Amino acid sequence: MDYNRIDSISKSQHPNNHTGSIQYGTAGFRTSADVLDHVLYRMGILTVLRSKQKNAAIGLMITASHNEEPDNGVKLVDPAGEMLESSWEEIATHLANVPDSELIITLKKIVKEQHINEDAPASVIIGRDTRESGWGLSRSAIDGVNAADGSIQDFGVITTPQLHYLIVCSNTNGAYGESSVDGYFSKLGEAFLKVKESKSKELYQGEIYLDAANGVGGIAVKEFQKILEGNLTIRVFNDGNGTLNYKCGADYVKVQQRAPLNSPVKPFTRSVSIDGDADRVVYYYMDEGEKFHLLDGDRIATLVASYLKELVEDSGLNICLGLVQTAYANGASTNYISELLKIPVVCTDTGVKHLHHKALEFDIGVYFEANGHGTVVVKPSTLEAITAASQTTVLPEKCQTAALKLKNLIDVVNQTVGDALSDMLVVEAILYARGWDITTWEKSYTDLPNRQLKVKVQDRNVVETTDAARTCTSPPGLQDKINELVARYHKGRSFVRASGTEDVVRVYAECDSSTEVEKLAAEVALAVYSLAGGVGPEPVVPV
Ligand code: G16
Repeated sequence: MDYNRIDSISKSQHPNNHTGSIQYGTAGFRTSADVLDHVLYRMGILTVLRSKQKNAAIGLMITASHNEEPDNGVKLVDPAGEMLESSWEEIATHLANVPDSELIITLKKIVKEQHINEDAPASVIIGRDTRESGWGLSRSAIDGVNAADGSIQDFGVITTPQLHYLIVCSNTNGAYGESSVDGYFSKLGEAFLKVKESKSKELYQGEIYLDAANGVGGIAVKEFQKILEGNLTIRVFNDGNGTLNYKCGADYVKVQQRAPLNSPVKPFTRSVSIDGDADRVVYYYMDEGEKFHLLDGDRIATLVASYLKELVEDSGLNICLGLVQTAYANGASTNYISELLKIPVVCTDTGVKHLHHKALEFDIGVYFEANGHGTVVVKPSTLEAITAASQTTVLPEKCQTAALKLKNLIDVVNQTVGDALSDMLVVEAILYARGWDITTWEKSYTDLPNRQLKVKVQDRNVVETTDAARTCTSPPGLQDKINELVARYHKGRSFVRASGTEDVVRVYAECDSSTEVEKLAAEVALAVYSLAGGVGPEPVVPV
């Protein structure tokens, strides 16, 4: 590598003028776009080093997902399509923050400590969402890749899950699918057509309304509209004409528990919200009294897991199915899964990177965050067994049919990461197979009323947690206070954690009353404000 060249481009074109520190958070670096130029240049270089180390293509996605338009960020994607390994997150954080004068020495240290062969080839796949700052930041990343002599495939504006898909296809020489954006659409679209015949089934109606958060999903879904025409009608709104994530998108709908701007008003319309980079999805509808009903990631997880369980049982195959959630999962969903469905459930830290790894421990692992971020992962040996069972004639017809259904459904899944559009097609396929409308789906269990709040503090890193964020270890006294507050509410539960994507502390609360839960959440928010250095207006507890 030509370190002189890297150094001179860094100092002349991408200097680090940022005074604060930037961290690799829940899903990469994420902050105001105007401080990210040098970070992107350096991440371009880092992806080259990672690619040399892994001897595989590495992904670099420029997005701030659910954040407001002025923010941006970058997520790095490892060879199997998963998020960057955690030890490299630390390396990335260090590299992003060193002064210009220490850039080269830091790079040399990474090369040495990570045993990187500088002469190995390197390949980086780049994508970005629709944010205005994305083009300029992608140039900075490309400068970094070029400076470090890596080869680049720049796919321009694509969804985050498309980038993950492209990485896996590229690193498996096309075994997972064709390594192109068209290949992505046809793989998932055709798989969906296979599981769904054109006619409606019982209560199922093949029409949905999709809120695309005014983000990149609005572009991607147009391709699916073409492929699925006549089988699933997708009516898109917030498709890019309004402000990104402004009063719309999966995060808004989930956290605010209300319909997005421009939402259809007809009662019981099956509606879908995705987020700014199309890796999260939630469903919702309004009833005849205009009451809002949310079917979030927990609902999707239970729908998918229960259907998979049925097929696994019918197939007669020996498959261990498990589900992974986070502390944000509604207590009622966890009960339903473990008590009624009798499917093992595991709780991990927030961030699909944690859930994905845990899910890989099962033969079939279903993972979903309540915010709608998740997917299904299947061990290659399990997929082989399912495929073999679906093709054999020695098994009873019921087993073979179930195996074939399993195989076809798995083909609709983008296993590389949570993918809003793939997940939506999976939900549609299952609702179709069951002949359900949205209210039938909702009837499986009743959510405990819950509320999420954000608290601004001086330094969110003062809030530290353990046990998958369910226990707060710092600042002192905060967990005791939460315990004391929660004890006053029937079925009360609450936890706090520092967000890894926004400069806030998040508060989650649930209990068995929708008015009381507002109180509990505000009381916990107030405790955070008092004990963790709150700034700005104090949270107000409703009386
Ligand atoms: C990212 C992660 C998710 C996480 C979310 C919120 O989503 O990929 O796993 O749940 O951030 O994280 P936090 O609570 O730490 O802010 P996205 O869709 O914003 O990239």
